[in-house]
Amino acid sequence: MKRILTLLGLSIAMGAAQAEIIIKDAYVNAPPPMTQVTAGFFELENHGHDTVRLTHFSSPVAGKVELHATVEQDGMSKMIAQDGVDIPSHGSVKLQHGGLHLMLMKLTQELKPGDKVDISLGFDNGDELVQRFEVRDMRKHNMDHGHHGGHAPKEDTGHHGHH
Ligand SMILES: [Cu+2]
Repeated sequence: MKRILTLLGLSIAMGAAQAEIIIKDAYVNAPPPMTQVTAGFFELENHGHDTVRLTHFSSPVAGKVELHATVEQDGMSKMIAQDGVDIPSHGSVKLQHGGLHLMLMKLTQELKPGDKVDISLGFDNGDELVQRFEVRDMRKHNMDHGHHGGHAPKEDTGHHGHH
């Protein structure tokens, strides 16, 4: 919440600049040990009157950042690089597990849960936002909130009902 207020304050401070894109719930998966790839997620809201396209992504902690879509093909889940994504006027786009995500590749440093990483997001209207992402241990998160999203692995948690 504090971050959103800061962002709003910034857009007011910039006066006429149309910072009408708001980013919410930005986080990066904590990568498993010895891996140099992980995924980032967030929600984009466009409060402007025009469709805006997210076209550029980069981060000081990754040699390369791509936008990926996850698609089902022949029963297999594949990731396909996208050159951007449109955020409709007065609409929103959510990057989430099993769908669109940012792929951080060639990580230049270890990312641990609780760390903060900056990812810069560029739009086709010339706006650029540097957004702070929190590194989260999603395995732990999924255990805490296994009902979110409905596609978490259904593990036997001992709910056998009453005998
Ligand atoms: Cu990916």
